[in-house]
Amino acid sequence: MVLESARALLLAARRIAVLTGAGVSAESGVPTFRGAGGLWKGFRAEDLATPGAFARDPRAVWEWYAWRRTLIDACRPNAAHEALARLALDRAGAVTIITQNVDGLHGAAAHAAATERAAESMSAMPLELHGSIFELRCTRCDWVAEHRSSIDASSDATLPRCARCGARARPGVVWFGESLDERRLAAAREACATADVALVVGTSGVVHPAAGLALVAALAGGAVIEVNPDETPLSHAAAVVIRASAAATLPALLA
Ligand code: BV8
Ligand code: ZN
Repeated sequence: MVLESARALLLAARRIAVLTGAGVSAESGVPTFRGAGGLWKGFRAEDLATPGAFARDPRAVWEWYAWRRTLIDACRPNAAHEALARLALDRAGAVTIITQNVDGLHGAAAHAAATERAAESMSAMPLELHGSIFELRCTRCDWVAEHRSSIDASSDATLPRCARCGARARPGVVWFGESLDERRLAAAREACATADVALVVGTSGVVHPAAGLALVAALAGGAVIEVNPDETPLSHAAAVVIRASAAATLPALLA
């Protein structure tokens, strides 16, 4: 049965790359982008998560992010995030968690699992390819700050500003048309190129270059395991496909 064959691959693997998308956070209450409705407050990410939209109407973009931040701040890691964090701590150095998500839930699970073990959380911290929705960045200087409190986007005057130079601040995420942090992407590619198993969880596999990472693993001889209720463009590259949800699958898969 598929769970057993996936478990056997993971147990035999020396190096595991985990690739997650919005689906891993669905059971925490974070909406996916392309799932049912696939909209955030009626907007498509491709329309608002862009430099052009921010240049044209920073208040509207910040209003959308303020709404998403409030929603995500009320969400907690689910059993899938927790199982992945425990795996990464138990097999420190062998597991690299790579995520497209900006919700910070893998990091929260890593801290919780590390506290549980009075261990260091580092080996369970994810590579956040698309940044974090709780980070602010200056549009002019290199100021960056973690910011979790609510954002007042009711007028241009109350929008976030850089604490150092006063210029407009933006969400610390990668927008469509923007390139990813080269170091993070190179680390993710390296983890996939050397992985015996790539565990792909909850991604529709349509946003590049993140979507290409599973194929990097497959082309390098890694076995791809896909955990997703639906078929995706990555399914054909999978050695094992588990058509189920992340929270229902990962605890048993990774125990
Ligand atoms: C770049 C941060 C260029 C912001 C995000 C044509 C072809 C190929 C590429 C392109 C193209 N046209 C344009 C491009 C480039 C573009 C792209 O890929 N566009 C797509 C739409 C075609 N990519 C970019 O622009 C990237 N940058 O290429 O730069 C460049 C190159 C060189 C030099 C300069 C510039 C930047 C992309 C990053 C965009 N930022 N997020 C924010 O969040 O506000 S993207 C955002 O959407 C997410 O981060 C994520 O990456 C993506 C959503 O995808 P998923 O995570 O997969 O989520 P989705 O909802 O789609 O799917 C959920 C899945 O979960 C489903 O399969 C579902 O079945 C499953 N699921 C549901 N419930 C569960 C579940 N699974 C398990 N358990 C469950 N319970
Ligand atoms: Zn600044």
